[in-house]
Amino acid sequence: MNTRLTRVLVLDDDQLQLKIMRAMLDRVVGAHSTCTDDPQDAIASIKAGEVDLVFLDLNMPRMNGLEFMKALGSIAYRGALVLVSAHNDRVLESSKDLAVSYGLNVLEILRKPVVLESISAIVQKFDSSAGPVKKAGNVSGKASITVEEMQLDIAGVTDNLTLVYQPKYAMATGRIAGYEVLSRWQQDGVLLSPQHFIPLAHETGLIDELSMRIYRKALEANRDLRRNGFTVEMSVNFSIGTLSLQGIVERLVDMAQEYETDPSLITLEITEDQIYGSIQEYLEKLMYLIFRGIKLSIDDFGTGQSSLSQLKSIPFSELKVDRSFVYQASQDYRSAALFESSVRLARQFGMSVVAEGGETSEDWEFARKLGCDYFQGYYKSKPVVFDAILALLQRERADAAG
Ligand code: G
Ligand code: MN
Repeated sequence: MNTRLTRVLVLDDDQLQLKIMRAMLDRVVGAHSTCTDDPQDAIASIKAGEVDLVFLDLNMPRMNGLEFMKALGSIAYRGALVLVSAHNDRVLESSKDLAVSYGLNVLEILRKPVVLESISAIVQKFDSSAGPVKKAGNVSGKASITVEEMQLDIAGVTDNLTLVYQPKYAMATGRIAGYEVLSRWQQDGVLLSPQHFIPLAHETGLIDELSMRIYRKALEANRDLRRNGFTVEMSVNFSIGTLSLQGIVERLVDMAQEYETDPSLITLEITEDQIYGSIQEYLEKLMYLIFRGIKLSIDDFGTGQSSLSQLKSIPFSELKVDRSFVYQASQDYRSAALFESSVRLARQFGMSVVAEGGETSEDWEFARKLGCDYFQGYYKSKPVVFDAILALLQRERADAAG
């Protein structure tokens, strides 16, 4: 029985289909449904906050369902969405991906013909979920950092750039094997993530200086951990363009020495989509780095344009499988397939593999079965401040001892 009085809206341009849906919904949610063939009407009801659950037919001869989906995204519809279509599963799944990219919460995809049982199951699923799910994946708020603020920080006048650390766990032992350094910007007591300032740094040519500042702070923290008794490997994200700076390899190595950090503790994570154009231009610098003992990791693997050719050219020692393939891989055969072949590729190149962005025990188990070496994701730990990663390391040591 529907006790929460879920308010359902159905958009379909087929009158017979609307009639059938109305009849089924009458049985499931009583009179709380709106069945319409008018997208304007539908948007108006949703904007008025009168809808919790939308059934959208994507196969409407006289109307563009995808367009409507986009409109839902642009009015930031926070309720749930069910996509209905006669298309095959792959088309439906891709439509779902599109909806998610608009920030929509897709509760279910439904193949036609629709039957009473599935409608009832969906409404029940909606009722037992914790209400409308939050908007996914978007940059929150209107935070803005100016070029001046960034320059002041780089000049050392302010100190808003701060680091957090996300542990990377060895899958064989479950213990911390290292961590990734992630940058944040402190503004009015909140920590803003890189998408709020890294793109601006790229646009304004400040990225090199910003990267060097991040690198320095990372070395400082690594030294402080060592002073607390923990010699730990760290990974730092690095923009490949910065490698064209004069004398960059020497600077990186010298700075490591300044902080008494053995270069073998350092991995630079290079996002593959930054390596467009001539790889050869950077290859020389990358090789120098490797010969000086710094390791290279290919980050967000699978999302860039030319991942495979980069693998061929650059001797990365580690591959990080992008979280879009790791997260819920066991429930999506497409993610699973790409995840599995990434692991196999890494093996053939003699690289170690990090599964990034796993959030559940299923994600951990799936990564383990595929033979990943490391796991870095919310399931084990979010990125944390210095004191917290120190505490994690201390707890681990205490547990091992006693
Ligand atoms: O591009 P790169 O892989 O360096 O980005 C790491 C980002 O991924 C960080 O901002 C970090 O906060 C985020 N992240 C790490 N683990 C998880 C996870 O399990 N889930 C989600 N949604 N984000 C994660
Ligand atoms: Mn990274």
